[in-house]
Amino acid sequence: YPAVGQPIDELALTEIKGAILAKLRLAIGKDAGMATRRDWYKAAALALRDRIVHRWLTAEKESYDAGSKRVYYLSLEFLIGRLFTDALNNMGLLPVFEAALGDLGVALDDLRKCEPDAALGNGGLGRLAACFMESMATLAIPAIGYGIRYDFGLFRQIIAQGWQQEYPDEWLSFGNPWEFQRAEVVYHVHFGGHVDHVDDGGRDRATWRPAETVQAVAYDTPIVGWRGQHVNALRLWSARSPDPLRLDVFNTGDYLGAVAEEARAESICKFLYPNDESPAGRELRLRQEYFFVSASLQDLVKRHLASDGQLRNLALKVAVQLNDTHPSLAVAELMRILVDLHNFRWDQAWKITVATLSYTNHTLLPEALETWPVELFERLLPRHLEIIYRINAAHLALADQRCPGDIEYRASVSLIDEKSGRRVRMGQLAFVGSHRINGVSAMHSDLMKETVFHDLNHLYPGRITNKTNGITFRRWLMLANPKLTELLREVCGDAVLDDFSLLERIEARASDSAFQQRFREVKYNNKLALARLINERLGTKIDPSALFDVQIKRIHEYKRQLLNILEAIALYQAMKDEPQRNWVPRVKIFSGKAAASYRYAKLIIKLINDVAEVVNNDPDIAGRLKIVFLADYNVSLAEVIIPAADLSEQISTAGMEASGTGNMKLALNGALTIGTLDGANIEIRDHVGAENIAIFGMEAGDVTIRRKQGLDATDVIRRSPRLTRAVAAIESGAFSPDDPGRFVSIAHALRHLDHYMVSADFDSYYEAQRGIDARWQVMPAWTRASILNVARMPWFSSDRTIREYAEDIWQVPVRAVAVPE
Ligand code: DL6
Repeated sequence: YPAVGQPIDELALTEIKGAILAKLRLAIGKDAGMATRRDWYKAAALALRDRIVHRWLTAEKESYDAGSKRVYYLSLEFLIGRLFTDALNNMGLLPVFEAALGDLGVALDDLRKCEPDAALGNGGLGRLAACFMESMATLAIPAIGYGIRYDFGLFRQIIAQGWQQEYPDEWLSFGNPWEFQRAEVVYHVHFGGHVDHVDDGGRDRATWRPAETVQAVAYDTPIVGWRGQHVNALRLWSARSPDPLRLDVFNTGDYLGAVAEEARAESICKFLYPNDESPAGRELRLRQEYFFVSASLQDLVKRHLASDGQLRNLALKVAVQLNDTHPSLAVAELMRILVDLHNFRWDQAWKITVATLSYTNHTLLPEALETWPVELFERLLPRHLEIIYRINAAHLALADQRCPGDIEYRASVSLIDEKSGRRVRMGQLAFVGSHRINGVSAMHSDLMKETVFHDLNHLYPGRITNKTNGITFRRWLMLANPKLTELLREVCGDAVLDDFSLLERIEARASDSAFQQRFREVKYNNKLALARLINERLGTKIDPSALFDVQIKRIHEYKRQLLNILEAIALYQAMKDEPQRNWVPRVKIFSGKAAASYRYAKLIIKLINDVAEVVNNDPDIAGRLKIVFLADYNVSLAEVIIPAADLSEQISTAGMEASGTGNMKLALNGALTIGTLDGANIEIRDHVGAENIAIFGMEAGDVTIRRKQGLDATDVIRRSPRLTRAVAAIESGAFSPDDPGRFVSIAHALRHLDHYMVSADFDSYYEAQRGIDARWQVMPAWTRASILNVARMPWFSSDRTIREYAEDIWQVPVRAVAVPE
């Protein structure tokens, strides 16, 4: 990576210019005079891709020749964002491409914006998968990420009159220069039908006679590691029918009927997570899960057979990571492949399966731990249901041995939930079929042992392990915050780009006023950029020297955007009471999407926008409190908001956020955290120091106790005049004069159904916020705390997380990143 200020190599510059122009003519079919920005973007991306492919093929050949163990990361979500500058940065080609494009009369930054975000994920889980792919490539771990190539990613969010509306995200409409369609890599995935049993001398084999077949076609995207030393593939499956057009039906004049099969097959990869409120939606979701699991396992088994010729040693050469319960069917599918298709004895197959698979749990929320009705399973995947029953029989026999006669224990560990209709429990299936099960923060892993997997942990002790999440600093520091990176390189040396632990060198400068000044200038410029964007998008003018208070994440009751907006209401009311006071100017920035079917979360978005309307236009406030909701939160928007944040809101109900990764990105960019003792906030506090973070509210244990006592919060509200007033304002329609009853349900929940402890934690949160105001008024101390946050975040690099997975779960070697001379 070129040193700061190092001149661009003239030869390289000429070569890149020539390469881009050649792509423009030969691949896009235009000359420079006719080309649009998008044409230039595509030409530049293709020129870059050529340079990546050489490294990719070399890396692939080296690991194949060495017979290296390979990691397969199965995830229904990869929230990748844009790849252009990410790949340029990792290849060390950012400066030369910028200069080459500049010479050709186009700005790299304009081209960057032409690339649509690949939003093939909902939130934290999908973004983690993308960070992990980059870190695996950086650490030269031979790996393939498997997922679905959705035609439409996560919906595009529009805010109309304060309400969320959802529109399709057409990310592929102008083509995708990164991917390679592998028309020859096609697998058949089956559904339905029946199972034939033959007497095979107790080997448990069966023949599945499916009723329906769908084809899975591979599309590969190269993922470049830091310094371009290693490149891995993200292989996404697209679905199609083996028979794209029924000509016989077409010829009868039934044109829709002729493509019905194709439409049914293609629906599998149409959308990320269809709305699961309707039975049809749920069925489609299960089809998606089996589709990508089956195609991925067929692919990896074929690859393994090609290199090793037999499957007995599968676990020695293959590690399969199940990202949440969505790929849990891999347990039954691998058993089916080994027993039915490759003639393994059941016990031997089971050993191989458990040794090969491992499972990451990302949530303790009961509604997110998937279960499927047995009836649906039987109809769609009859052989897999039999296999699950057979696994369950052995598993329950073990449970009976451990706790003879204990019916409750048996029911709690069973793979079948008998309580509310018979349902297959995917979390239990993944647990039983994996040699390692990990949580994503220390507290989350402990809670897994104490709650959802308490009895399974007792039955299979030692399987649960913790792997605290991490983020890739290449994207979340270098790319998102180039000016801060430049300053850090200057103080810590260029080696910091290869070894982020060197960030600790800025600790010594944390109180140095000249350094503080420069550090603040960087933040101010980032805030200016965000203020510009807010003005462009919303027409709201904000003061870049105000405290930027940021909550960016999915909208969910447990994440408590409601607590944040309630505090804003109380602050607004306090400002109205004493307009002359020296209030700290604050901009509260919200961004995030609510699931399309989650009505209450959508009502919270409306509340935020209604409160913003009143507060932002109140002349008494004089701009000292502004509230902003930025629509269509995605990776690219996060890259603008995060470097500009002063305060990071991590305020989930304790015990409910598995880890969080936004908390890490914001702290790395110098935002102070206001948060509960939840998820990775606890480890962030341990690293940055309790004096450099603001912790408030109930702890997980308190929450459990309070819930047992009941959810009524009328007492709490009565004792807090501030909260009483804020709730009354919502309830009386002070922010919704056009529909005074709009937020009555929210006021009711705050009073009587305080499951998420919004009322219970309110006073503590309000006080913590006033503590933040006081700290902001002593800028040198604030800046020092902000610098120390940056200095102490290196442990949260996803390189560290992936090293831990590699050593403890996958047993694959990790190559140290070689720093060039
Ligand atoms: O592990 C990645 C990410 C965590 O940081 C978040 O705390 C957690 O909520 C998220 N989990 C999910 C899964 N589903 N739900 N809900 O996205 O995983």
